[in-house]
Amino acid sequence: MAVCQNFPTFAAANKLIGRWCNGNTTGFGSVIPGSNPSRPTTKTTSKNNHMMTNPFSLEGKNAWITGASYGIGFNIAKAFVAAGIKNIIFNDINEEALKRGLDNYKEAGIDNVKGYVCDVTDENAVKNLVAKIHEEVGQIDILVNNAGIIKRIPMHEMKRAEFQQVIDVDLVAPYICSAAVIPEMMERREGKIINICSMMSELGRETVSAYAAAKGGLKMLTRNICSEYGEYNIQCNGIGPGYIATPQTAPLRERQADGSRHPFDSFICAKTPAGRWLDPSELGGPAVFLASHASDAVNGHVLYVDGGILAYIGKQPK
Ligand code: NAP
Ligand code: GCO
Repeated sequence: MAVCQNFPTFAAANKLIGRWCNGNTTGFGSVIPGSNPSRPTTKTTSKNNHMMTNPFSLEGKNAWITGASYGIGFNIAKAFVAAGIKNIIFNDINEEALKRGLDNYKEAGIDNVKGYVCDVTDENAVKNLVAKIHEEVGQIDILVNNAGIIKRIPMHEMKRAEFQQVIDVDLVAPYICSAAVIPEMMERREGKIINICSMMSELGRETVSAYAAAKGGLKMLTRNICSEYGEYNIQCNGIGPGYIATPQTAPLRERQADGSRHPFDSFICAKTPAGRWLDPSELGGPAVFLASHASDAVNGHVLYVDGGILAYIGKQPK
């Protein structure tokens, strides 16, 4: 408020800011040339217009979410639909998984969805899939790199091939899928990429060396895509889920033979200020934020959705 009062009118302030940005007086909504003529120009008009309406709306957008038959990816898809998305595109690794996914969407009453079989570690398959999506659905406005695997094996017992497989799915595949959609996003001067990271992007624990190495790498890939393509108005951010109740973590929640809780289940609840596992639907809101114009100024960030685990030293002894 105080700052505004220093300017005679909003229009005058707009002109002044326009001069800072452009070296001319056209103000907001104009094209801002970069200092290097070979660099792209960034339009500000559309973003400001969206702020006038609903900045969280995904109307008119197509989103491709990898490995979204169930679990976190499927729940992100449901949140995108609630935010008005035009089309959801998802892929899974084989026909059986795809069918299960299509049944889940049908049951949820979602019909603006198209599913494909594609292994995200296969570069040619991904290129073919992207071409097919363009042909059958349209442009890809939003990519969510969600497909992921984990292997819980002590590192000294892990085979090199097992380590490599986790790196391939959790780190190399997000590179393959991002590289496949970035050219069209550069051309349109607009795009959103969301990488599903993990708390293991920050922390280690016994038996998950490959997963932590991959997810730590994914955090840095996120920052690098931001650094390299931010000037094309592409935002690449991560979501770092905490402990989420999905099939991936089911073995950590299994009841013991005597009916008691799995020790890891109790451990996680004690480590989480929220005192519970999170539900995959709780990733929906953060994903909509990072997919929408509401986050146009957020880039290279990992948003941890962990019920507070990373902020917490743990319960103090009584
Ligand atoms: P999930 O239930 O195991 O789902 C992962 C999906 O990815 C599955 O549909 C899986 O297919 C698919 N997939 C695996 N490899 C693939 C490949 N090569 N090509 C295509 N699809 C493939 O996992 P989630 O718990 O929903 O996790 C989703 C993402 O969040 C993962 O990246 C995971 O690491 C991350 N994450 C999960 C948690 C958690 O607590 N659950 C926490 C932090 C981060 P099939 O299983 O059908 O073969
Ligand atoms: C594990 C879990 C984790 C979570 C998640 C944490 O074995 O510790 O599977 O790795 O899935 O990624 O954020």
